[in-house]
Amino acid sequence: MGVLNRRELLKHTSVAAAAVGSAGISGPLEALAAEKIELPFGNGERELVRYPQKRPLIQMTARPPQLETPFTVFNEGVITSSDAFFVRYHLADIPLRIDPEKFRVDVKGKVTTPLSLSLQDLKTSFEPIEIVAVNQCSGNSRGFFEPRVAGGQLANGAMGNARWRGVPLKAVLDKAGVMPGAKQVTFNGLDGPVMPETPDFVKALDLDHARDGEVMIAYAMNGADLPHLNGYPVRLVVPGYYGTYWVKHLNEITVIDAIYDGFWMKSAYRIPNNACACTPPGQAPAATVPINRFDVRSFITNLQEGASVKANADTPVKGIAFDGGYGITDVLLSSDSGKTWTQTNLGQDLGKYSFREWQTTVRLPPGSHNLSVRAINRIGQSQPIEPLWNPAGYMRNVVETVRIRAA
Ligand SMILES: Nc1nc2c(c(=O)[nH]1)N[C@H]1C(S)=C(S)[C@@H](COP(=O)(O)O)O[C@H]1N2
Ligand SMILES: [Mo]
Repeated sequence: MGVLNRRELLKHTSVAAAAVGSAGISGPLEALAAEKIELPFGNGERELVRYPQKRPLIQMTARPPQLETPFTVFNEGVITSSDAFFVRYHLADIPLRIDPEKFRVDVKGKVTTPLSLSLQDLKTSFEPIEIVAVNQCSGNSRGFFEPRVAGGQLANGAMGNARWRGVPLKAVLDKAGVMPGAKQVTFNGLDGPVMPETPDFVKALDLDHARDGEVMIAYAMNGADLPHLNGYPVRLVVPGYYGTYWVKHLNEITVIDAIYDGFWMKSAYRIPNNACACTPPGQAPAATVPINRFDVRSFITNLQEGASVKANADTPVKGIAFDGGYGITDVLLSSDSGKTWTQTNLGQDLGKYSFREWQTTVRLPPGSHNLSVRAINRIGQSQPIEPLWNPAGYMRNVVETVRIRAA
């Protein structure tokens, strides 16, 4: 049991969270209830728990494990540590142990040569690529929706930025030989439902997207094997697209000649088919489309709500911004509740799918101040001042404001 002592185990009642296929931790470990924290919305009490290969994270559910990154982590650097990276699952039957020798990814359907690729095949038979890219859950920040909506009540920690290494999906599809008439590619992982009525988690991409050379079968994250809970041994990485497409423990790739109509494409993860992906609060959309690219977001990371700073002194303010892959061109800061905005300095460019750091300084007179941040991308998209609403609680990207005190 390694790091967990018996008393700590007894304190916590949840069953085996996950075992780990790669990092030398064997056998199921329990999540260790460390302490409680309070997210800033109603019913925001959460436990901080520790799972294998993870530091203490905010637990949304235990079965399956759904873990949110504490927001302070985003001030540690532009890359999110793998041990702090959030975890999202839909189905309770998650694989607890995966043998990297026996693991195979099958490529089948409308292909001339079906493939069954080992981890070794993926690592040695294809030219690897690396991309720094944000993974963000569609429902990130759902807990802030007003009126409230059903679904995982997340604060802003269901996102993370990592350096992914793997094989372009295009290379694998080319090797299999996509047949004429193919339209989409579907992706399935090793996890499954507990009840037979629950639809398996299968996602689909259009063939052109799947072959864009950037969509990746990733076997490494931040220079090491993927953490078990982030999809070991391989996951799909779909740069700029919401996490729902980033299928973990990916073991089945199927080329099809139709538009996939499984539950997780046809019924779930759909957004209003309009420019704002929004509806008037409480109203259902007339028509929907599958959720796709991230909208623009930005956050202050070094000052938290209620922080105190020195009045009339240079105060550093910094944070992160990202979008769906056009690239962030401007990040503006306001310290007067949005009346005036000034340009901040952008940090190193790690690519158009990465978090982009920004920083500036402000001098504030004594009193209370609202610091707001707003990013703009290469095609002029930005963030709304007032939050937009949709029934599923997806794609929140309102201008974020932190109230601080100067004294
Ligand atoms: N196999 C599998 N892959 C999955 C999911 C899942 O339930 N099962 N959830 C998806 C969703 S909705 C998100 S947001 C991302 C989260 O990735 P992470 O757990 O590595 O943070 O995984 C995606 N891949
Ligand atoms: Mo998600």
